[in-house]
Amino acid sequence: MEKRKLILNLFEIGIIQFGSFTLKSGIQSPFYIDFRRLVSYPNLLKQVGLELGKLIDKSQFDFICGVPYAALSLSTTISLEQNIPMLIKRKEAKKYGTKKQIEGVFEANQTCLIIDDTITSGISMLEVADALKTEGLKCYQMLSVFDRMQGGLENLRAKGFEVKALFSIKQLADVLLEEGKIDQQLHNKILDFISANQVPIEKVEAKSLSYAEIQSQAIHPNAVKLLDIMESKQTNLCCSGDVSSCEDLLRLADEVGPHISLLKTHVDNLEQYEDSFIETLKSISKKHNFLLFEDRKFCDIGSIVMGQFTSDSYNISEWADFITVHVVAGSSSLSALKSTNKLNSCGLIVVAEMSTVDTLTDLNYTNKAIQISQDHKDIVVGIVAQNHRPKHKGQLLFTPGINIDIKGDNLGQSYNTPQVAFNQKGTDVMIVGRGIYKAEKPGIKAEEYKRIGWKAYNGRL
Ligand code: 5BU
Repeated sequence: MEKRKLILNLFEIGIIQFGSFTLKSGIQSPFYIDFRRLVSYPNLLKQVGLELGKLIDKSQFDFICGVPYAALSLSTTISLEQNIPMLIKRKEAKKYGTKKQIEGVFEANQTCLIIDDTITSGISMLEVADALKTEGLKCYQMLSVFDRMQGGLENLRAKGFEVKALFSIKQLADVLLEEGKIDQQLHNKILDFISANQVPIEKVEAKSLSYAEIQSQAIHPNAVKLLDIMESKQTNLCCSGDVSSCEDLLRLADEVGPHISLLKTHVDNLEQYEDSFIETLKSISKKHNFLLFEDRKFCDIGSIVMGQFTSDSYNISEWADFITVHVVAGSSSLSALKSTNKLNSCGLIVVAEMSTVDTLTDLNYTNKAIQISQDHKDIVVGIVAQNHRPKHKGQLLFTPGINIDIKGDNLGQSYNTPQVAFNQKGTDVMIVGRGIYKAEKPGIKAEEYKRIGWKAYNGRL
């Protein structure tokens, strides 16, 4: 079938629609492409499969794999038509059993071509490529029916993939204009939208995995536990309870408890600290199902941090689910903490980059801290950073310096909104202190942050 005819047929069955559509990112688009409708038109599905098939040389790979779900029918069509074995990428990684992300019969080092219906940023295809790589497969080629011309094709090529698309939004708009299906004004609007909504490679790199994908690769039991809580309570909020008395902290914990997955403390800042306080805090954390994160920022030679972590005065090693640690002393301080044998029940969070305007954590330092975190992936559950994700896919990014009302505190702190943190920087857990505990009603404010944070996380998927 001629390409022009194919475009018209796809338009007739509503795969290409024009109007005003809100995309997952919140952006308004004048057009919408929905290939899921194609399964209701088997003849047309077959035609699209045949046209895609003309763009591939099956001697160059062993398998094809469609990006779930929309491209599964496309890859099946090509697989049956050309007798090419298929692999299936699970959308949600299995929680139990093999934890396998790719289904099918394959061996390490075999190669796979990835197929999608539409390329926007390139992120979905990259995620499938990552999953294939994790299983030992190799991937060099990608194929899509449609290119939205928003930079995805270039992003994928910049990452070294050979990418082809059957047609672009411009080709499609040109055909529909020539055939009188759209007018010149709409044609111009489409092209204007494309040039104003390019997705740069930096954004693709900041894009992070879904919580289920992180969990499938998480190593430390507390990371798994935290992700379970986040999913079940639908909250990526860590409240930083930086109030000054134990009594205030217990009250705050009970108020914000239903809306948080983590409570962060600085116990050495608390007046009237008593051991019984921790017992009460633990019972509140059980009641509301959140974990405890002591932001102690251990930072010294190994023998000293070991003592600080296990000493009787705060007994941090006995109750904290997570602690922060600086790596300015090198990775030896992590090894020392590990030698206390207390890290099975407490995960480390490495401070890789600070939120202050004049922080000394430059790119060189941050990269080294991220590398050390990866090298200790059995004990490091994640990093604290602003603009960088951990290297290991099972580690989390925690980001402080979040506030929906103000930009800074005149004492060096600088703030981002949850939208910027989740969508542009790839944050997994946002840390909010004064934005919540200084509010008139911290419980209500925490609920607001919870709602905004969860929506922002979903927007990045
Ligand atoms: P705020 O009130 O939301 O500004 O509190 C932020 C909290 O996060 C506070 O407890 C800090 O110690 C912590 N923090 C931070 O603000 N910036 C950093 O880079 C790191 C921790 Br690491």
